[in-house]
Amino acid sequence: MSEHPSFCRICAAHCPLVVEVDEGRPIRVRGDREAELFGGYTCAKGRALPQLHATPNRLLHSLVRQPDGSFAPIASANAIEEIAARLGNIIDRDGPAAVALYSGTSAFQSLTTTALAGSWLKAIGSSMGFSTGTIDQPGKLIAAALHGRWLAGAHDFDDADTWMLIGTNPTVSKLGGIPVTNPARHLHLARKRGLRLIVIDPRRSEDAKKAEIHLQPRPGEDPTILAGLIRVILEEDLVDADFLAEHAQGLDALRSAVEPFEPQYVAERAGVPARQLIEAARVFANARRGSAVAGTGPNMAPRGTLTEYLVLCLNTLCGRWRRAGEVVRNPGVLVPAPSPKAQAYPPWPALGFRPKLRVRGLTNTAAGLPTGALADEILLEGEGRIRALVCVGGNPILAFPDQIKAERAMRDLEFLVVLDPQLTPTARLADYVIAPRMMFETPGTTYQTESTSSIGISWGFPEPWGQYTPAITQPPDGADVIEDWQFFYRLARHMELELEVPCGNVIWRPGEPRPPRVALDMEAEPTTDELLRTLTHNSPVPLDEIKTHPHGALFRTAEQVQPSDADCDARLELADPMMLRDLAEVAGETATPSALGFPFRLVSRRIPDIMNSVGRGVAELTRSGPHNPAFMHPDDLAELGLAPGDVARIRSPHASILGVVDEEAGLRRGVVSMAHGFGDLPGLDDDVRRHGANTGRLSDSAEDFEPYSGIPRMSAIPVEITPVVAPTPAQPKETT
Ligand SMILES: Nc1nc2c(c(=O)[nH]1)N[C@H]1C(S)=C(S)[C@@H](COP(=O)(O)OP(=O)(O)OC[C@H]3O[C@@H](n4cnc5c(=O)[nH]c(N)nc54)[C@H](O)[C@@H]3O)O[C@H]1N2
Ligand SMILES: Nc1nc2c(c(=O)[nH]1)N[C@H]1C(S)=C(S)[C@@H](COP(=O)(O)OP(=O)(O)OC[C@H]3O[C@@H](n4cnc5c(=O)[nH]c(N)nc54)[C@H](O)[C@@H]3O)O[C@H]1N2
Ligand code: SF4
Ligand SMILES: [Mo]
Repeated sequence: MSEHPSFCRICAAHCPLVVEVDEGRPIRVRGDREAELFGGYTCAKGRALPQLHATPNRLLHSLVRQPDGSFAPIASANAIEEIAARLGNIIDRDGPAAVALYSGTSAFQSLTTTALAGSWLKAIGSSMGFSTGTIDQPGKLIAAALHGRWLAGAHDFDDADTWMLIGTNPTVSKLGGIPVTNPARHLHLARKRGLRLIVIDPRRSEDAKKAEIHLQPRPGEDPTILAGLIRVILEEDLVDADFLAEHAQGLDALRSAVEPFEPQYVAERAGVPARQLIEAARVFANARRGSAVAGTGPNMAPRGTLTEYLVLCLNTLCGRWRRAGEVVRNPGVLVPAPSPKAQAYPPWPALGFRPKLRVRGLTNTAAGLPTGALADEILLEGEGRIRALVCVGGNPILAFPDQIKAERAMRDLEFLVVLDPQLTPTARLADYVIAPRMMFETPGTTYQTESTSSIGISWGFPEPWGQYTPAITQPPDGADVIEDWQFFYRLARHMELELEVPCGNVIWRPGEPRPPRVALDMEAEPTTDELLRTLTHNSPVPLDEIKTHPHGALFRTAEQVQPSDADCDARLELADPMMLRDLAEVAGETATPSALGFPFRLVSRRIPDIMNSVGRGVAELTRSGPHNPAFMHPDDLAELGLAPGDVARIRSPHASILGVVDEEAGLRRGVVSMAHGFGDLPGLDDDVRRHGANTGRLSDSAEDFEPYSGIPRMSAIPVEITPVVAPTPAQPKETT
């Protein structure tokens, strides 16, 4: 038995771990107390990593589909050779754009996977790279492009005296505005310090329970509420006038645009008390430091970009950006970043660039290609149709909105390759499934989490934290598993391609230099460590130095924000015409449009023990059952004649699912709160108590979507709830 420091790469927290290893296998995991920044924190998912590695469902060999439809094991080297040939034929016939890539959440956690998958796609000449970015919080990057960005970044959580969370629950999600390094502890310390927390969420979430002000609105009314908050702040003149005079433009147009959003109107429409709205505006604006941040809830509800845009306007109005002389505690460890400067970078193009999609007028955007339209691009006949898809570290069948269409599309593909350690519902539709090495069997760095600081306020690490882990365990005996990046490298070799990898932030920000690209040696395959060294060759802290601290460490000292350039006249935009037009449309509605006969709203949520679809097969992570409950207010259940544990039909204008209802007194009435990533292929998951329900099925990607990112409505979905008369009884367990 030996102990090895490492870190978890299930979610973006990347918690440091100590892993007990016996005969090359992970046995037990605990939080690493030496990593003070995290205070020894882990969650149940991280502690279940040994079970995730050893699950009997794990694929130890790649699979190829046989003519009779069944799978047969195949050596990974043979699989790659055959895949290269099949893709080559498709490219010869239809051109490279017929081949697309989908990178899921697990791919994003690994720098080598992200870099190599992207450079392989570029090398074949296709720009059809899709990711979860546009079915997550695409409003963030699109709104940033419309507003412009502040080159010194936003106020930090740890010295803020107020903070506003809008449809995000970082204590559970480890993403969304409270530092990922043990958010509950950050929040605890902040409250002791006197931080005044404001939460806007239809559910009394874990974070809402800690809030001084919890606005519990009707789902989908965030633009209304934010416009209302801004109106109060402008009317009471609580803005940072000096900052606005020097660094922003469009104040008068914004003032007129929010005019219709009087507190009483907002209160009635969003279902919150007017005095609470006014109080929230005053607490936020009168504080000295602190930001507003939005999360997946409002991004998945209608008009996510508008919500994110108004959040940025709110922060700018209150001057919540770092000024010259202030400190940036994390100036970058692995990810190169220019010195912070107290000035604006003006708006840049947010959408309309190539490739343009063939459906719904959608285009490539600052948040990437609209993944909500990937299924249509596969199904729609004619030139430009996607015929082959490589899916790495994602599970479209369980995670895509409009699941029935997603399934049709996956089946309609001429060629589907899935890289996944599990035979997921998506993998079951593949022509080839590549069995990868798992986390503890591969070296890794904290690069990816650090790079998320380009996406959201208070994302990434709050301090200059860095960690490298070598592979600490061996794959099971007899396994033929390869690293995800090796698949793309070897595939490129068979396709006779030269690969070039980017060295720098994968989420490039305007105002920063484009990361340089470095050619890989295509003769001698690098080791993972050599590849990591290439990818980080221009890191502020050399990888070799980080390697000398196996428990991770804080590197570098804080940097001071520089004054603005003398000739800088760039300004943040408070009145983007497209956004103000959308706001005028909102003002013209009586409430978010809803269909008659759908009195409830289904909202998205995360549950602590499952990461999207990951963890479902693990006993330690499914103690409360294998399904995702449909949480409702007890009075709503009673009115419908339902009791916790009953089955109800949940019907949207588009589709219907069954759900096992449960009670949650902290929900607003009229709301159903449910996690995604559950269920199975349509038709195979009718036993809802066993499989859970796929909420993605309820979304209509063609009729109800955000026009910029194409994200279908995935939260605040109008639904009808009806009890199922003869609830499916739970199958009694066989006792032996
Ligand atoms: N345990 C766990 N952690 C995870 C994940 C997981 O599946 N499980 N997933 C990871 C991923 S991929 C991501 S992107 C992040 C997401 O991280 P977050 O954005 O923090 O996601 P949630 O925790 O679901 O919080 C969203 C909140 O929005 C609320 N909400 C829903 N609809 C609306 C609305 O219309 N308006 C408002 N104001 N609120 C609304 C919900 O009630 C919920 O409390 O979490 C990551 N972390
Ligand atoms: N209705 C609804 N839909 C949603 C959401 C919602 O809130 N509501 N949330 C959306 C969000 S925010 C996101 S990010 C997406 C998530 O969408 P996806 O990323 O497509 O879904 P995941 O379930 O995270 O898929 C991760 C897959 O990676 C596999 N995996 C684990 N480790 C490895 C590895 O080392 N290598 C490889 N190759 N694979 C590995 C897992 O087995 C799993 O199948 O879902 C979106 N869909
Ligand atoms: S919070 Fe995220 S990174 Fe930390 S142990 Fe849990 S799943 Fe792993
Ligand atoms: Mo996500």
